[in-house]
This record gives sequence, structure tokens and C-alpha cells, in this order.
Amino acid sequence: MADTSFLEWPFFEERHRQLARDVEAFAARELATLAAHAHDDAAIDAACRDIVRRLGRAGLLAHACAPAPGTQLDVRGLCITREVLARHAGLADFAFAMQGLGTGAISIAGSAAQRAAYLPPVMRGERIAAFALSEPQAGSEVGAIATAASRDGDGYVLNGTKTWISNGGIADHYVVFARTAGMPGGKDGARGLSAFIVDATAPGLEIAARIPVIAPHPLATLAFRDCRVPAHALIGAEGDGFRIAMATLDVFRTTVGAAALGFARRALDEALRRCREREVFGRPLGEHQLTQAKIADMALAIDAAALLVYRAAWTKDTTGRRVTREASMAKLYATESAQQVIDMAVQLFGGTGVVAGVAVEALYREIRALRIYEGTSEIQRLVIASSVLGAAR
Ligand code: COS
Repeated sequence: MADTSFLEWPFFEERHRQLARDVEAFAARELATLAAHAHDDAAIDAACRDIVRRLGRAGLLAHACAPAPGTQLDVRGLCITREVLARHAGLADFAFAMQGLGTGAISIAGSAAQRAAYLPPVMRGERIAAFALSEPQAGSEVGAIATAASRDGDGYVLNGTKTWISNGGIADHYVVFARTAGMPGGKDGARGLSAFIVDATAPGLEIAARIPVIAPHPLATLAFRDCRVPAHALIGAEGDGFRIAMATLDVFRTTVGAAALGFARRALDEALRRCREREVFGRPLGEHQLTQAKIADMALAIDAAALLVYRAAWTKDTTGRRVTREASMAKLYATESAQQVIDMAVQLFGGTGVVAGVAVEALYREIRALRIYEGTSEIQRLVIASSVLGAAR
């Protein structure tokens, strides 16, 4: 049984503790019976759609969006849900998280009409959302985005390529960041970006390629060829795109930390079981001091990560202010330390730890991308340093 004593920390209200119990009950009820997804694309896509529908029916996707104008995303709710789901099944965490990330810009900056049209079906699990920021030449450097959105009559025409798009191919809409002014790269590259909601059925939008990854989930490259969207697809005003993307990442980077935390907690649970069950040199593994050192390091890393994740979430929820530094610290520390925690768990399992399909082997694959997506560890260090140096000026 996972340690849930962190829920007694003052960051949480009773509704958060109840949410943790609800997600736990959902996982026990719905995820245990979910067929282990095969490594073929169709089965993975079907599993994702199924999980989204189940999350919607259970009411858990209500925590992924902020439908009422003037309200904000509940970052602690997002984090708790991701943490608990990640402890049980990486694909369930992925499916939940993308419903939030793929509507984050609408929850944060959407008009009343955009909220009403897009958020309720996503919260019911009836429609699938995706976030399309990265491009082949614009990953870390958002200001290098080259996808163009040209004003044309009463709408915009999009041309360009987006890649590493989670839910690519199964999403019903994509929030796409494209250039309405200025040139890619350079000092002013971040200005002139705008955010659009593009329905998957928009003519001129195609799935150019499926990308197979280490922990399989739907991931694709999208091509926009004279893809026309109406003027009301624009989120906020022209030129707001960079700010909207960053504000979305300020929320979701913290939740990536929470997912990493869920993976790390699961690794510790597995390691503790191994310590009880495995005997070596005539004693249980857990009675050896070298093992105890690992267990101590794992538990310490988990608590430190949890403090950073829930500090960032609590600060955003209770102040509403920009939490760029706190979110970057949470993501950086939680993902990097989870990788180490999981690696230690694999080591404690010995040869069994690298057998395809065992829990710690799956965690070892699941964690890796979290140190890259939504801002690499290197970008998080740049963001933290820039904030610390700026404050000292
Ligand atoms: N919230 C609101 N506004 C923000 C912001 C935030 N979190 N971060 C920056 N801004 C504003 C800045 O205040 C600045 O405004 P002004 O032009 O009015 O001064 C503007 O946006 C540009 O900011 P900055 O100069 O910091 O932008 P840079 O081009 O230097 O880029 C980094 C900053 C590198 C941090 C950004 O490009 C980044 O986060 N890259 C990683 C992207 C990423 O996560 N990719 C993964 C894709 S999602 S899977």
C-alpha cells in the first residue's frame, strides 16, 4: 500500500484528500481489468480512448479543465489525479493529462463561447484534446515556431508542421500555436505567435507520421497545408500565443512533476515488496545496509519532490500569480529524481528488473520522456537561473 501521509500536509483541503481516494478507487476498479495494451498502434489508441471514456464517466476529467469564465485550473487536483494514476498505469496518467494540456489554453484564455463548445465534451470523456506547440526546428526554442497563420477573409490559413504531438491521430481538436507576425527565431521570435483551436476534421490538416516511442502512446507529426480555420478559432488576441503557451506550461509542468512522483512512489512500493520477498546471503534483502541506503535515498527524493510539486500547485491555486520558477523547480527535481529512484528499484530487482513487462522495467521506460517534454531539464535550469538572477538584480 502506497504511503499517502503527504495528504496530511497543509497544502491540501479535504476535497483533495477525497479526490485522492476517488482516483485510487477508480484505479482499483477500472485499471486493474484494463487489458495490458499491446505494442501495436491500433490497440494503444483504443486503450487511450477507452481510458478517456472511463475517466469521463467517473467524473475525474472535471478536474482537467476550468469551464467557468473567471475560474482557474485546480492545480492540486490535477497533480493528485496524475500522481495516483501514474502509480497505477502510465497510459492512464497520459490520457488524463492530455485532456488537460490539450484544453489548457482554453481554460486559461478561452472566450465564453470557446469554453462552452470545447470543455464540457472533453470533461465528459467524449472528445479528445491535444496541444500542438513543437515543430521540427522549434522544440526548446518556442520563438523559432515557423508554422504560419495568415489572415484570409473571415478566417486564417495555416501552413507548417507540428511534431511530437501527443494524442496526434486520436484527438478531436488541437490547440495549435502559429505565427501571425514577425520572423521565426532571434530576439523577437516569441512575439507574433497566436493560439488557434483546430478541429481534427479541418480540411488541410493531416497526420503526416506516427512516432513510435519507448513507452508507447499516440504520438504524431501533423502537417497543415492551407488549413483554413474560422476567425473564432483564435484564442485571445493575435500575438498572445507565447504568453498563453507559457501560462499553460506553468500549470502543466508542475503536473508532469506529479506524474514523475507517482512513478517514483510505485518504484518504491515495488522495491519494498522485493526487500521483503527476496532472500540473499541468508537474510531478506531489506536487512542489508546497502539496500537500506538505497531505500533511504528513494524515500528522501520522493518527499523532496512532493514538497516542490505541491508547493508549486498550492502557490498557483491560492495566489493565482505566475509560478514559472516554482513549476520549473518541481518538474526538474521530480523528473530527474524519479529517474534515479526507478533506476535504484531496477537494481534491487537484479536481472528480474529488466525483464520486459515487469513493473519496474515499465517504469524505467515510462519516466524517460518526462525529462524532455514540456521543457527539457536544461530549459528548466535556464528558467530557474533567469528567475533567480532577475530577482537579484
Ligand atoms: N507566463 C507569462 N508570460 C511569460 C512567461 C510565462 N510563464 N514566460 C515568459 N513570458 C513572457 C515574458 O515576460 C516576455 O514578455 P515581454 O516580451 O513582454 O517581455 C515574453 O513572454 C518572452 O519571454 P522570454 O524572453 O523569457 O522568452 P524566450 O524566447 O527567451 O524563451 C524559454 C523562454 C526558453 C523559457 C521558452 O522558450 C521555453 O519555455 N521553452 C521550452 C518550450 C517547451 O517547453 N517546449 C516543449 C513543448 S511542449 S511538449
